[in-house]
Amino acid sequence: MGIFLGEYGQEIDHGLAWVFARPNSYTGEDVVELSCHGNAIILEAVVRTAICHGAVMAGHGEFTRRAFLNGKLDLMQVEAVVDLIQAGGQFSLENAYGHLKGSLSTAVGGLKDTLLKVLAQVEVLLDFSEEDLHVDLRQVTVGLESALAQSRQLTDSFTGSSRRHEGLAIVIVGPPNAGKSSLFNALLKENRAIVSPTPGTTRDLVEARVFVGGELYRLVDTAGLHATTDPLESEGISRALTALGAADTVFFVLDASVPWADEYFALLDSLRPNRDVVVLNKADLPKGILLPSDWPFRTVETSTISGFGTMQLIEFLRLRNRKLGQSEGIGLTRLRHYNGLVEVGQCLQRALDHPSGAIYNLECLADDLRSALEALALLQGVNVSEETLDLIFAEFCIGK
Ligand SMILES: Nc1nc2c(ncn2[C@@H]2O[C@H](COP(=O)(O)OP(=O)(O)OP(=O)(O)O)[C@@H](O)[C@H]2O)c(=O)[nH]1
Ligand SMILES: [Mg+2]
Repeated sequence: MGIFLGEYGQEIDHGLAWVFARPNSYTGEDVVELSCHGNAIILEAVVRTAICHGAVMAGHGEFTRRAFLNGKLDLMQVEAVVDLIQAGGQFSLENAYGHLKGSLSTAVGGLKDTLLKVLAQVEVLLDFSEEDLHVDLRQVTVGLESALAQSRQLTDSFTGSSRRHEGLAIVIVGPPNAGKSSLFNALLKENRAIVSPTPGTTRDLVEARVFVGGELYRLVDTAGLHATTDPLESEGISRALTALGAADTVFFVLDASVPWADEYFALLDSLRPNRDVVVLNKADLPKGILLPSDWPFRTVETSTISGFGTMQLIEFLRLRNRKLGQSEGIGLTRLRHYNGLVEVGQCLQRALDHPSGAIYNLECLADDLRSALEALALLQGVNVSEETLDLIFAEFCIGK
């Protein structure tokens, strides 16, 4: 606790100075944090005075960059800091926190240790006679296979994890005038899509990010699906079908106040009972629909006018997310990590494909192992180019 003096020794404010001694500070260096009253004029005066005394303005991710350069964090943990700050939902948050605590770093470090041991074995074998090779190569193969399985486990997590990180795609489809855009607006709690009593109102895809039940989703409203010769409507329907094909979950909306139409059967073909929901909308009106027998789909009645049923849809999304499982902290969400580990997998596959029994092949195997180790080191941030570092730190805000 003390008094902040300005450039000319004048009193500016009083506040706190927190001292973090190296090596236990965030950056690994001696750090002093000043806390003063949050008025922009005071802050500017304190910063100006600090600069007069030799301080420099922080760049993007300055503190994390120093922490990285001082070996407090590896590059995957640096990326996790950004992911933690920018996480839009519970999954991304837990995943990023796991990475920050070192789950991915430990997995990559474990792979590296395994490969270093295998490389050491190969180097010993290089001194053996050709006759002895086939016996001792078995151990090398076991090590390589285990490392390949570990790297594949990580790369396999990429599709699911990155989709959840971006927000699962909830695509709203159904015949015209069923209330798709109304449902879209109700879930978004915003009048984003045009709603009108005229069938065929929505033509293009309307997409929005929405935070529902603690998770981030990409909500997509689409044109009404039906047989048409109108070229504009046809284009809208073709876009709707493309979105349907890429959906993580479909809300298939029907107007429950009108009778079932046989053309719905064809539309139902693209739905999956354990993934999608049929929404019987306009439940505030007298019921006109009678669902076919042997109905396999989960069905939720809604009224976008009264709000009835939307909570049930939200609950469905929550349960579906829970079913997908919570993050175990090692889901890959970054392309850099995915590409790096794919490369590791390719090197290991090549290493395993070398026919055994000849010194020449063993030398090729050792080369592949070294390439895999280099790819792992790049993930950790060892020998990584300045350009890559700049790209990563550009994602940070000033300071941090
Ligand atoms: N009574 C009642 N009317 C509704 C409900 N939901 C939507 N509507 C009305 O139904 C009409 C069509 O709604 P939209 O949301 O535009 O329907 P849509 O499925 O997006 O239609 P298209 O874009 O033309 O395919 C509008 O007049 C809405 O006000 C509801 O739950 N109850
Ligand atoms: Mg619409």
